[in-house]
Amino acid sequence: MPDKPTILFLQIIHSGFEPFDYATFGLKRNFDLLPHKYAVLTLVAWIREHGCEGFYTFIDPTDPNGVDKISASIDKIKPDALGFSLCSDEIRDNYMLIEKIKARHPDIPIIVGGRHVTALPEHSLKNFPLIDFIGIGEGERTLEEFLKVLKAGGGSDEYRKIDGLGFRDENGNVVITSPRQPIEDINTLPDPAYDLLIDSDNPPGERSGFPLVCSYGCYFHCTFCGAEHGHYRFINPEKVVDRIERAKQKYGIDYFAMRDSFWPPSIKWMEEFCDILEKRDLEIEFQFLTRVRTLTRSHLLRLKKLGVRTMMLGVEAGDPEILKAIKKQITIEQARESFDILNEIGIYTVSFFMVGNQGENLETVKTSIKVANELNASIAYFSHLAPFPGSEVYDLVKDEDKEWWRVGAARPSVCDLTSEELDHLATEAFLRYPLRWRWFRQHVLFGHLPAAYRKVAWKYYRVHLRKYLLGIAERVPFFRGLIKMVKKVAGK
Ligand code: B12
Ligand code: SF4
Repeated sequence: MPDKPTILFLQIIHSGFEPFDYATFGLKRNFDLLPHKYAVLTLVAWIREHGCEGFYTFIDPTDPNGVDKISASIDKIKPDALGFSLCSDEIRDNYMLIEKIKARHPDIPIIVGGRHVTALPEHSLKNFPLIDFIGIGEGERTLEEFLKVLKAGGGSDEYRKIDGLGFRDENGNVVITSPRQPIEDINTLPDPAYDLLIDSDNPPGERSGFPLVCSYGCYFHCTFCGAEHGHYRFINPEKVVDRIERAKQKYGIDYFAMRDSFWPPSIKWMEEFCDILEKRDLEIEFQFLTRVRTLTRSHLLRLKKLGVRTMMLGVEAGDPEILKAIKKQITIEQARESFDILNEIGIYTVSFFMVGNQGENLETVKTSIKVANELNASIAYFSHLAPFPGSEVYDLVKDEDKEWWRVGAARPSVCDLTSEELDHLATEAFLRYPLRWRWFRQHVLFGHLPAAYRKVAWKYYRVHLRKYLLGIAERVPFFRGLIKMVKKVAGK
């Protein structure tokens, strides 16, 4: 057993990314770090600074030796606890993994945190008996206190004193402790533990995007979102640039993916950030998720000069009434203005659209597709609305469908279109999006994107064209048979 209270975080990472996945997020190289959780990096950094130790192992679910790999890590590290950070749609797969691990290591307690268990604490402990503890809300101090109590011998009375914790007592009753108060000054958070993602077998590759978070919370209330609303705080711009500089010096990281609810925290914040970045001349590139109407032309020109190559913007719907219903607090005119400027400046953009919002019908979906085409982002990502626990829209899901994420069922519809219709519409819209002359001219042939990003766009185009044509061919029985045969021969 190690001296310090120690946790080993585990995660399932699907390695089978297709080219359009990384093209979607605007990287020239496979976005191999995309699925790793920022939460793990920040939690481990925090506990290390407070007398504990943390490690991280991930496996590909298709790897037949995956569980052996985890077991070997457990035998080597001898952690006091195993940790998971999970969204709702990850619970099912990860719980299957937990069953396998518990069969081999029954005495190591398992703690799960993240937005899912925060939204459904009692449900999680009642329905997933192999999960011993849950961390509700912000986890830094909860995890630290939990590990220290565990190492000291545990006991329900001691666990009851830890805010933001859920567990079953000696009689099997679920106990949820008082809410964990958020960390007021998040400038006190240490640098993320990037070393968990980098070792000699896995050095930072050219164009690996490393996650970085500059703020906690969110002050918007989009109805489809299960994020923590309220308690918005940010790290001072100088501290963020310090972190970037240290990450570059220590690990050679030069591409950052901002994982804030939205970036930048404010215009004043961004101007200070740009001033400091400019002075230090760090030569980094970065990408971020933002809201339309936030940044003006001159802001964007400056950001491009400082290394911004990709921006992702959630538009979600093309119909003004739907935008109101989902409380997006943007207008189509603002979206148009933002994308016109971005296309003119030559920043690779992703526009996010959802189909199946409350009030949606075939006409409103068609309007979204039309608006997406007009905005003409480098990528338009259409997804079928997933009503996850913790979001306002989850209340609209019928009781009998509420556990869709648990049983592996299709995403339930909260509008007049059926789930199958929505899946079909989203897939078709996503595939067909780049197959237009206006898009091709803007993002591949001419336009203002840097050459490397035109290449990304070209790859994205080819993948979509191939998939689209295959889809059409598969509708004809003769070609369907032929494709099946070719796939069989190719072992796919
Ligand atoms: C950046 C982001 C992404 C990125 C990166 C995802 C990643 N792998 O990290 C991208 C764009 C790829 C993405 C994809 C998806 N995302 Co996302 N994403 C976010 C976002 C904006 C920020 C997440 C983040 O890193 N925050 C910063 C960290 C520090 O906060 P945190 O994760 O909440 O962690 C804190 C606590 O929760 C807690 N904690 C977390 N884990 C643990 C573990 C333990 C043991 C303990 C004690 C505590 C603890 O402590 C942490 C520090 O205080 C949030 C919205 C938001 N503002 O929270 C949505 C969010 C997390 N995403 C969500 C969803 C649904 C998805 C997708 C499923 C979308 C989809 N349909 O495909 C995929 C799933 C991808 C995956 N497998 O991870 C939902 C989750 C809702 C839910 N009920 O689970 C959120 C809340 C947004 C929403 N639409 O509702 N996402
Ligand atoms: S979708 Fe983004 S802006 Fe809207 S509430 Fe969620 S995190 Fe905030």
